[in-house]
Amino acid sequence: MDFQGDIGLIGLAVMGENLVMNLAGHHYQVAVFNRTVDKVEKFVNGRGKTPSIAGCRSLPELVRALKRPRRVMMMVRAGTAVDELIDQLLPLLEPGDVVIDGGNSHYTDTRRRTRKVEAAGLLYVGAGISGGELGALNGPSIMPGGSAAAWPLLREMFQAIAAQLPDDLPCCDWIGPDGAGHYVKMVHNGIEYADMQLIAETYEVLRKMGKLTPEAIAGVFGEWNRGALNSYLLEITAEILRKVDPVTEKPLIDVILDCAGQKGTGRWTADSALELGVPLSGIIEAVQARSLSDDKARREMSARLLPGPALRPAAVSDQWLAQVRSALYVAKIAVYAQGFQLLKRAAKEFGWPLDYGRIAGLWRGGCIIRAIFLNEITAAYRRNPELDNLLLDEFFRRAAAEGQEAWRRTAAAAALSGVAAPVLSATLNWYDGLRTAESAANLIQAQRDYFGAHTYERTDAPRGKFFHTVWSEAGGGTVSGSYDA
Ligand code: NBP
Repeated sequence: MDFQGDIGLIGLAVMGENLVMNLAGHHYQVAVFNRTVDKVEKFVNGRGKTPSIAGCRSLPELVRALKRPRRVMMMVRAGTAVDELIDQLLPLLEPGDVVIDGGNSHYTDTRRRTRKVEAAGLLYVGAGISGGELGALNGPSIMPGGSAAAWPLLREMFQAIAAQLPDDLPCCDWIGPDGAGHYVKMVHNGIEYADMQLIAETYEVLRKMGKLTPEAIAGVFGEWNRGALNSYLLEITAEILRKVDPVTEKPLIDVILDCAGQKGTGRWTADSALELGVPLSGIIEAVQARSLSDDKARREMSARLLPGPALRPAAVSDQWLAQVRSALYVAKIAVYAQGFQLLKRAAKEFGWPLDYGRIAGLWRGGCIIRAIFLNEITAAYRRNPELDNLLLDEFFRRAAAEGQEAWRRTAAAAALSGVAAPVLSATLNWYDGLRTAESAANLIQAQRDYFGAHTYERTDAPRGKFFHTVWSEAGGGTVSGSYDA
């Protein structure tokens, strides 16, 4: 074969096919392979029928169809498929070639694979790609990380096919070493969970307490979408709420079962936060809300058995709608503040030099959480790259000052009406915990010292000096060294 492919792509499912079309549309020569070879034939004789795309029937054929240094991208199901492919590719490639995983791999797998592929003298890139099918075709947000030497070999191509912003900055940039790209993509997905859940909670407040119809809420969201809350998710939500079911002629939303699915990246984000000790209540509650939603039978039984308050309808007015809007906005800021705090902690843990302002910039286009508000995050980190917490930036501090009363009123009204709003209220609790200089954690320390002699620090002694009290006659004088609670 005399085809001189710029890149080889393995995996012709929804993401792979669309990325190939995007690459070919940008005049790159793409060699393609799929484990089920019939799909290669079907693709290159159908949608992919262009001289820029060459179908290959085996991995050796794919590798032979590429220019050196070879760039081979896997767009296959995350997990063992990626390991199997790496094992098959390594003997076929040469030092200096690049293996790219564009799937949703767990960052720990990407860290391990980077070490393995680099040890064989090749380069490895774990690239988080967001935007689904349409993003892959028209311009996704791409978050590559791994072997830094691979970036000059990929930069032009990846930035060409990524979403482009009006200020000319592509939604693709180098994130950092080993698993950094996949980690950032994972946190993006976690934020997506919380963003969606917050919109759903706001919808429920408007629907149940305001007694608004889906059509009316679509109008409200459409209006909000013209301001600071402008985002892809709010835009599509307004569209969803207007859709009518052709069978029942009811709003389609009313015939969709309320059991939310999940593929795991939200939970991965939550797991990482728990492991690193970073408060991430917004995302964690969003993941748990999906789990609770999926337990429909238990909810139906509990709805009959467990008492709750009578619903207190809201007097719908511009003022009330503005209050709910502000609550959504500030809670959303809290979700992002927690997400970026997690990125910061992970960067420290794994030694990744992350550029938080640029990361927010990569999410402004092509991906599911794209929103105008991300410009403010970029600006905040440009003002202070060392910013400890987004909420401490002057813009977000002002937003919190303006919106916190509305946030409290909305979360409290939902609680008094028995309307679950877990992300709205969990983020508010986190916000209040964050601004509590003297908390009741001294009591936790006293309890720990009482039952386990875990010792405590004193307010009138230097940090790091530990004390133990013999709390009762029954207790001994031993200080715990190993028992943890
Ligand atoms: P899927 O995640 O559904 O994977 C299907 C592809 O993986 C097919 O090409 C399949 O080949 C291939 N494959 C499997 Br399964 N096991 C394999 C193996 N052992 N060796 C070689 N190939 C194997 O495809 P997708 O939805 O296009 O997603 C691709 C990646 O992108 C995933 O990691 C996904 O999480 C990520 N992602 C998806 C989206 C989205 O919206 N779908 C968005 C962002 C990221 P076959 O045809 O022979 O079965």
